[in-house]
Amino acid sequence: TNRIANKTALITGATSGFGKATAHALAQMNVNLILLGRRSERLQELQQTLSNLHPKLHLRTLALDIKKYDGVKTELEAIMAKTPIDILINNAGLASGLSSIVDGDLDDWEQMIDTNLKGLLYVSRTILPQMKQRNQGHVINIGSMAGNTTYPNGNVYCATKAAVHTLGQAMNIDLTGTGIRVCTLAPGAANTEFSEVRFHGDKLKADKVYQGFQPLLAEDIAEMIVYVLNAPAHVNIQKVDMMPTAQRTPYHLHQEI
Ligand code: NDP
Ligand code: 8X3
Repeated sequence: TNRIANKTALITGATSGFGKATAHALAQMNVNLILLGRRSERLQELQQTLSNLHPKLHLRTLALDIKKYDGVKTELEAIMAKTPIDILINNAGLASGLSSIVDGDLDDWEQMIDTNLKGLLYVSRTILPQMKQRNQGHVINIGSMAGNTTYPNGNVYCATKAAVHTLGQAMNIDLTGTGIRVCTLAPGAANTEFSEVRFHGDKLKADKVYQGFQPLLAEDIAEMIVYVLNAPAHVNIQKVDMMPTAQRTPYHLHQEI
């Protein structure tokens, strides 16, 4: 059964990794898409690819930095005035650096807090009132294993993801009595551009993170997102912990090198 056909979804961070894979998976389910990210060329490429594959879908791109509330509010409200948003995938985020809290880089910290935490709040604050007014909607927040368990040098990244988990609970609580469902999806190690971004473009270092085991793929996360969204209206899957089979916690990774 496809319960999400013809709905409209906003995906933040659609230019890469989980967001891009989710765009493909939702398009396959006939969901109209608003693709948000900072890199407009990539957005255009994705829109082109998807429109070739699914010519009937309504696809829009939004080249935006979610750290900037004014742009988020103005641009999204303009879209929502014409097309209500049924599904929000709060996916945009990053780790920047991996160093001790003793000598962490303040710019890295601010980048993570402003994106993963404040950016997610800005987007949610803009979208949720209309969902509440319509008494329907589905929000998926991308948390992380890092939000469940803090690992060495993960400090601020882990804190932002723990905060995402808390905000997921808060959304569910504050939306009691409405038809809006909220899921926090917390994946373990997944091979995307995540580590390349974390290590500021050092691809060799990034590749090592995924050596000797089968990490999650972006498509695995996309498949789970479709499953969660497609559940019947009375089913609210609130939390999903999703790990590679080789990894049970950040400290229990079977890596054959
Ligand atoms: P990628 O680096 O491949 O994708 C991150 C996406 O976020 C990009 O599309 C990027 O787009 C977007 N983004 C980053 N900052 C902003 C911003 N300020 N405004 C708008 N968009 C932004 O990594 P993943 O796909 O792995 O990451 C997606 C989410 O999953 C993140 O929240 C991450 O923390 C989380 N996660 C990742 C795991 C992993 O192991 N890969 C595991 C658990 C959670 P652009 O640069 O074009 O703006
Ligand atoms: C991203 C995965 O392993 O850095 O959340 O926690 S990890």
